[in-house]
Amino acid sequence: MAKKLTKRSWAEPFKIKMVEPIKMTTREQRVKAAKEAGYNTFLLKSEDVYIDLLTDSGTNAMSDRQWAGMMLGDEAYAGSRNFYYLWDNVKKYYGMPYLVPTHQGRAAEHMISKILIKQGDYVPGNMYFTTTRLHQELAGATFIDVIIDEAHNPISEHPFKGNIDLKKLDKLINEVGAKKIAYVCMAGPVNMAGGQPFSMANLKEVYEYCKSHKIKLWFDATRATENAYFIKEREKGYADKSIEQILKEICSYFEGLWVSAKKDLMVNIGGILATRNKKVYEEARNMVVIYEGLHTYGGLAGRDMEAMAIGMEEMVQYDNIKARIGQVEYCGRQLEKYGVPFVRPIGGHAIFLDAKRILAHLPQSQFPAQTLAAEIYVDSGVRGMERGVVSSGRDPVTGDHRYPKLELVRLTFPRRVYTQAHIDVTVESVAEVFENRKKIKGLEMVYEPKYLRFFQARFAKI
Ligand code: PLI
Repeated sequence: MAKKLTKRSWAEPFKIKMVEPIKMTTREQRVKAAKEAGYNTFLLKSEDVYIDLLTDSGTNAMSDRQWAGMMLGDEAYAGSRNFYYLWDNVKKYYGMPYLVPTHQGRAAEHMISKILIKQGDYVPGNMYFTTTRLHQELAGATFIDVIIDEAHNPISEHPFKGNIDLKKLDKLINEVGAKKIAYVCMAGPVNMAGGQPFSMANLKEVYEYCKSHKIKLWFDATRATENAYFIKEREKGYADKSIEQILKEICSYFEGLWVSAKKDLMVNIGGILATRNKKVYEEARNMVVIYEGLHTYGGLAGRDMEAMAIGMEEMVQYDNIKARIGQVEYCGRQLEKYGVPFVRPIGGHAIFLDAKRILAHLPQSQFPAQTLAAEIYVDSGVRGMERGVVSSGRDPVTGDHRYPKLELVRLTFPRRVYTQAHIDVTVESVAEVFENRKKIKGLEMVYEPKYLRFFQARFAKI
């Protein structure tokens, strides 16, 4: 008897119009490439990579509309038409009246940290992000992690692990005083926690609490539409709201935000600093001319701003986000079949393999996640990245390694780039490495740069 259909499949809301060949290498070539790269996947040449899951940043496939928009670049030094289109869309989708464009997210982080932070201030946030925290520290602040404990536990199934723990925030404010809080920084979904969202209920509580202490909230909105998607899927009262409506509501609680346009907006370069505070805007508009370029291009070409403006219209389309997060989920469900441990629940932009549990025989001082990322590359040419002790860096006061509870390898999915077959190949490789995990030896660091060491550090096999 024919099998009864119990569930209908979904598929991506687009088809492929242009392709870019990728190259399969031999194991011998990859062993050599990994060694030459100091076992750091950031130092591999892209032509030696088969399936590139290093990041979803700037690696997305633009749509035909975005590419057509690139031809409409108004490359005037001042007052480009594309800037005004982008500005209109920042008002429309993020609800912020003022925009300063930047060449990428960290340029906006740099300026906002310089503007809002005084030496000796504190910035509480829902877990650190590498570039964000560094700019806060360089501006003179101490970052304090006030995310809920569940976020540091890879097996917790909490649906909103990006939530802020109000008790932690309250404790900090009682200790240092509200005047010492430059702002509260919220990202959603939280990258380093495994792409985990915050809930609208939590955001509202944090907002009310901060309001009562005259503290402003700033938003890292880099992947905000994914957070909006999780709110729609998981939070009571939002199922019938559109991504656009949810995004607008999220942003309404913040004084301002920054975006790495290389993610949600599906472009290859670009950033945004947007705010409702006119004074902050005036300062940023003045500062941008020092570091980026005139305030109507901020280090970007007119064509880049056009692609960003169009990307913003596409990022709020429900089917696009569903297909994107659905791909990550598909990967997770396949890995489950092999018993590979990864951060639960499955997050927004990536699968985060739990290197602490996979390579349980390696102490964290031997960089299990760095080791695992290198092993997966050698096995198949699939490139992921370390998100553990190397990414965490050193404590600026003691100079010691910061040993995070989460020691992860991130397999990140660029938007609209890979097919289900690419995911199957990736899963088989991870499963193979997992099967042979006991034979894997750790790494030692032989070169360590001062800032954001994960990008350029080199390692050798122990
Ligand atoms: O890479 P930028 O400078 O455009 O953006 C910095 C940045 C800020 N916030 C968040 C949450 C990020 O994820 C982020 C960059 N992320 C990278 C490069 C990533 O691979 O996740």
